[in-house]
Amino acid sequence: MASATPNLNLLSNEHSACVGCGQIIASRAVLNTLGPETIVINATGCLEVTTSQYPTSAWQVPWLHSLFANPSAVASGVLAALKQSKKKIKILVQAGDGSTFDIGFGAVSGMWDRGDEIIYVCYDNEIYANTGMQASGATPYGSRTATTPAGKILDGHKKDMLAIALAHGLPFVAQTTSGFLDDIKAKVAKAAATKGPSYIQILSSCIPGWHIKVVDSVKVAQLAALTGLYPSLEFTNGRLTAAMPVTRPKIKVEEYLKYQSRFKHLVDNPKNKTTLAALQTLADDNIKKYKL
Ligand SMILES: Cc1ncc(C[n+]2csc(CCOP(=O)(O)OP(=O)(O)O)c2C)c(N)n1
Ligand code: SF4
Repeated sequence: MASATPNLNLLSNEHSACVGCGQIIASRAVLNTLGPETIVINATGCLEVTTSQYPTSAWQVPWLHSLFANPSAVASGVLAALKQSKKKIKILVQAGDGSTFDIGFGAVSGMWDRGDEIIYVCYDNEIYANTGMQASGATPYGSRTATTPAGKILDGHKKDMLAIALAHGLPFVAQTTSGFLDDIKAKVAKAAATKGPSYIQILSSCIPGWHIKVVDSVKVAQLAALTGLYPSLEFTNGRLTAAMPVTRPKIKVEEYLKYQSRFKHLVDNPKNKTTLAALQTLADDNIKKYKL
């Protein structure tokens, strides 16, 4: 089983990501937990672009850049090649929500169908950050993005990727946020000990995408879980096996939204009270459903 080695830094500081980027914070915790015997397949996106500017690389492990759409297929190829080797090497896919929820979705499903023993981590910043903050299938209801201006409340709902992963019969499925490094490490260690495919979705704060202050990056990611809107959960063989309790007394979702200008129009404009109430209902439903 994987264990975190103190002072290991397999994602070095030689990157150009924004200060406070939730993906960098989370990915470092993921990789340091898996350890050096890991091969990473990274989809196109902010995490890839900011860590691999030619001729440098921030990665201290073997690392492959795939297309935006196919990290899962590339990972399956790596797994097939490694079957010739006696070494126990972990395979990690890293991809954003645009890659996972949208363009790479079919390849993810195929990889899970094959039962390939690959750890898939989706860093969910709820937008296509690398190309200018367009809405993705993971964008939450009511959020402002480059393609969903504040004046027009987005009517769609975030795709339930956890439910989709569970529907594929994955033995380990989890969700957490970039605000909880120990929780990320614990979930990654469990994924590494799982026989078969595993999926971990990490809400990852994005400074310019969410319009938040650098100092609020961790706090905002924590509030997402502590309000119940984006709970930290674990499912083993399809059953809920761990859930982080929400804060008591309950913190209102508005407390999470107010730090982020992407939701400013909801908090500031009384006309948008119904959208705000719908987001609170989502959190309340999670609290009931998962007994948070
Ligand atoms: C087929 C294809 N379409 C579009 C792009 C342009 N593109 C590169 S990264 C990206 C967005 C990535 O979004 P996401 O996966 O959410 O990762 P993030 O940048 O937010 O971390 C897009 C649209 C591409 N590289 N390939
Ligand atoms: S734009 Fe967002 S996801 Fe991209 S590097 Fe900056 S904080 Fe990270």
